[in-house]
Amino acid sequence: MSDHANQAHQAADADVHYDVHATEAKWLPVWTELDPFRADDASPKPKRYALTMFPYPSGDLHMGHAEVTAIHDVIARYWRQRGFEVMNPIGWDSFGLPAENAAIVRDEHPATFTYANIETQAESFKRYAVSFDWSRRLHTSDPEYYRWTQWLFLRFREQGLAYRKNSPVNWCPQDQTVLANEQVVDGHCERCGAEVTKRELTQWYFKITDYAQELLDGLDELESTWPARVVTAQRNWIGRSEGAHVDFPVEGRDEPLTVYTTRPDTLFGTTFMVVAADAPLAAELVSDEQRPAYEAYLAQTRKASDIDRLSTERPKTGVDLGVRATNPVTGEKLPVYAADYVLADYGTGAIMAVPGQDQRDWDFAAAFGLPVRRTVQPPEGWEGEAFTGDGPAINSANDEISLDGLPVEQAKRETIAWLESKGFGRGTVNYRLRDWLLSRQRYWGVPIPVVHCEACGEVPVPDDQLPVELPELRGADLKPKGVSPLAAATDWVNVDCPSCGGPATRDTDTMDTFVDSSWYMFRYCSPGLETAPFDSAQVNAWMPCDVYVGGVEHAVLHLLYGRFFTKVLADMGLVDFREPWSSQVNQGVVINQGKKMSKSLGNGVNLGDQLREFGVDAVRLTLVFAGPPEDDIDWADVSPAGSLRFLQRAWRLSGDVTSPAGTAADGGDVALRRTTHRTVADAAELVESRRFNVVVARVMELVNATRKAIDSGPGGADPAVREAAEAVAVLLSLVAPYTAEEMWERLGHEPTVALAGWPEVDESLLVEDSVTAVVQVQGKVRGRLEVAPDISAADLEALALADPAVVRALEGKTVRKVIVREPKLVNIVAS
Ligand code: ANZ
Ligand code: ZN
Repeated sequence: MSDHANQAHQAADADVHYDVHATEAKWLPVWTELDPFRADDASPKPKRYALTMFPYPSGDLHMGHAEVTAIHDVIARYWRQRGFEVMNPIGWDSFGLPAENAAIVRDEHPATFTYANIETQAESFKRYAVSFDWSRRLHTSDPEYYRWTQWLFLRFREQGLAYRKNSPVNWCPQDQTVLANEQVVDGHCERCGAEVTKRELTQWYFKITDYAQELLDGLDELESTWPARVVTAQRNWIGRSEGAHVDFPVEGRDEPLTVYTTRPDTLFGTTFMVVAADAPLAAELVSDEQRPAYEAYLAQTRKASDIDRLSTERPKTGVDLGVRATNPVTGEKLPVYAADYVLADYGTGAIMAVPGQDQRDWDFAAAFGLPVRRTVQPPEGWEGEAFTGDGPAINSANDEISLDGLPVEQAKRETIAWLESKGFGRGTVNYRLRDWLLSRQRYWGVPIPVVHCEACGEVPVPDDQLPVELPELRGADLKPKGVSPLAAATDWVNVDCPSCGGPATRDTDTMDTFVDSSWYMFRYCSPGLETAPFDSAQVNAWMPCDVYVGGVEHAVLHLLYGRFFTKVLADMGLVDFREPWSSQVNQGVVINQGKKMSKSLGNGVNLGDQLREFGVDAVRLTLVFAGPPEDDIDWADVSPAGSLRFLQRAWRLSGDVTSPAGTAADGGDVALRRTTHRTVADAAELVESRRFNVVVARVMELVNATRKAIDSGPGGADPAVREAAEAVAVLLSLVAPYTAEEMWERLGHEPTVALAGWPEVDESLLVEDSVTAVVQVQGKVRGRLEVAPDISAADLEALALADPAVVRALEGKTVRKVIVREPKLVNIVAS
C-alpha cells in the first residue's frame, strides 16, 4: 500500500467509530429472531450438553454470574462452531430462604420477589449474549416442575430411600429450621452465620448412605476430568474408614457395649470406655445413683455443636455412668463414662478409650485421673503425650495372642482375626457420610407429598393428585416459629386420607432446595413433558453432561446429591448412566483490590456499571482473558478498557479487507496464512484443554499480524488478509459475540457468525518454520538448503543433488554414496 493510501486509511479508521452500545442494540433483536441456540433433539449431529450451574434469583446478575457464564459460553460456542448439536439450557433454582425472608420484610408473597428477579436476570443474560437455549427454561418453584420433584420423592420413598426418623438434628435458632450436616460450617449456619444447636426432631431423610461406597468408587473415574479439589472434598466427606466393631461385655446386662474403632491394634491399651452423652445407650446404661449427674450433664451437652465437641482444644468433660465393661483381651473391668467428645450418630456412638494413642482420650484420662498404657512404642526421645504414629506394638499380649513387635497395620489385621475367631468383634467399614436430612420447616419449598392419618399412618399422596401445591401465605404468616408456617394453613393441612377417607393432615415440611437441583439437568432434556419428570430416551441421548461449569462451593453438597440421584434413577432403570457430569470446570472468584467484594469494604464492582461503561464484549473478554478459569480474578488488576481497545482494533480489520467475500485464500501471503492456520489449530487445542485465556492471547497476536499485513505487507486486498480477518471473527465469536457479528457482517456475510463453523485448518500450513540442511561433497560444505523440518530423506536427497553449487562440485564425478540425515545433513561421496 502506498503511503498516501495508508494515511487515508488511518484517517478513515479514526472516523469510523466502533460504537459498542449501538452494536449491542443492533444484534440482540436479530439473534432473538434467529434463535440460533435452540438445541434440536432430532438433529443427526453428535450431541454435546454444556451445563452451567443454574442461578438463584436473589437480585440482578453480578460479576460472579458474568464470570461463570463467560467461561462456560466459550465451551458451548466452541462446540457449536465445531459442528456439534449443543444443548446449553438455563433455568432458575427458585425456591429457598432468601426469597422467603425478603417476603417477610416486604410483607408480600415470596413468588413476587422471586419471579421479578428471574425476569431481571433473564433480560440481563440475554443482553450478556450467553448462548442459552431459552426454550428449555425452567423454574424449580413452578408447580409443573415441583410436581415431579414430589413424584421422585415418592419413588424414593417406595424404595425405602426416603424415610422419617427421630434424632438429634442441627438446628439454626436464627432461621428456625433444621440444617443438613453439609450446611453447618464450623458450627455455624451456612446461610445466616448463627451458631447451630441440636434438637430432637422427627425429620425426613434420603438414604444416601446406601450409596456411600458407590459414590466413593465413582470418584476414581471422575478424577481425570473433575477438579482435584472437588474429588478430594467428596472423598473426605464420604470419609470411608476401615476398622472393627469390638464387643465389651457389661456387668448386669445381656447386650455388650459395642464400639467402633479404627485402631483395633490398641485394644490392650484400652483403660476406659466412653459413650456419647446424648446417645440413647448412655441413658440406658447409667446406674440409678449416677442418673441425676448424668442428666445434668446431658442438658449441658445439647448446647454444644459437633465441631466444638470434637475439638482437641476443648477441656474434656464427662460423667461416670456407674457401670463397668470388660476388656475382651485383658479381662480388666473398665469404667464407662458419658462425654460429649463422642458423637451419638457416628460409628456406634461409643468408643474404647486408648489414652496412650489418642490425644482426646489422653486429655480425658488426665482430667479424670485414669490410667494410661502405651501399646505402640514411641520413637526414642518422645516427649509428647498420645503417640499416634507407627511403631512396634508393646504391652500387647495375653495367653492366646501376642502383637508385641508388630507394626500397626499388621497388628490391626491380627487383632481383627482373633476377635472374629473368638466372636468378640468383626472387621468393618465405616463412612462419615450421614443420611441426607431433607425436610425444612419453612414455606418456600416443595411440600412433602405425604398425609398423616391416625388410622393408616403415613400415606403417600397418589400420583394423580400431584402436585401438592403450596397454600397462599405471605408476609408475617411466614415468620419462623419453629414449626413450619404451613402448619398454620389449616384449610390446606386438613384433608381426607387418600387411603381410608378419614380425617388426616398433610405433612407440613418442605424439601431442602438441594432436592430441586439434584435432577434439573434431567428435566432440561424434555422440559415440557407432562407425563413424567423426563423422557428417558432424550436423557440418555443428551447425558451425561459433557461439561458442568460452576463454583467449587458446591463440591460436597449439590455435586454429591446430584450423583446420588443419578445412581438411584439408574437403579430404577430410568437412565442408562450412573454419573451425571462427565467433566467439570470450577471458576475462580472475582475479587477487588485483593479482597472479596463486600458492602462494608466498599470494594464492590457493579456488573451493570461495567457493562454500561465498556460493553458486554469487553467485560466478557476481560473475564476470560484474566487468567486460567479456576484462578480468582482481581478486578483491580485487569483492564476492561484495554479489552475494549483490542476489540476496536479487531473490528477495524474487517473494514480494511477489500477482497470480496468468498475469495479463496490460496495464493495469498503465506506468512500470514501460516499464522492464521496455526492460530486456529492451537485455539482448538487450547479450548479443549480449558486454557481460554491463552486463546484470547493468540487471537490478539493474529490481529496484530493481520494489521501488519494490511499496513506494511501485502495490503487489504490480499486474500490472506480476508482469511485472517474471518478467522478472527469466528474465534472472537466464542468470547465477544457482538464484535464478532459486526465484523462478520462487514466482511460481507449473513448473521450469525455463531454458526459460521470452525475455520478449516490446512495442515500443510502448520509446518514449522524451515530448518537449514547442509550439503557436503567429499566432506566439504557445498550448499545450504532451507527445508521443512519433516522433509523425507528421499526429498532431501533430490533437493541436494539438484542444488546448483552441488551440481558444479560433482561435475565429472560419479556419485558413489549419499548419506542422508534428514532434515539437517546430506553427505555425498563421489569419485
Ligand atoms: C480406639 C482408638 C485408638 C481410636 C487410637 C483412635 C486412635 P474415624 O477415622 O474418623 O472413623 N470414634 C469412634 N466413634 C466415635 C464417635 N462416635 N465419636 C467420636 N469419636 C469416635 O475415627 C474413628 C476413631 O474415632 C475410632 O477409633 C474411635 O477412636 C473414635 F489410638 O478407637 B478409636
Ligand atoms: Zn387413613
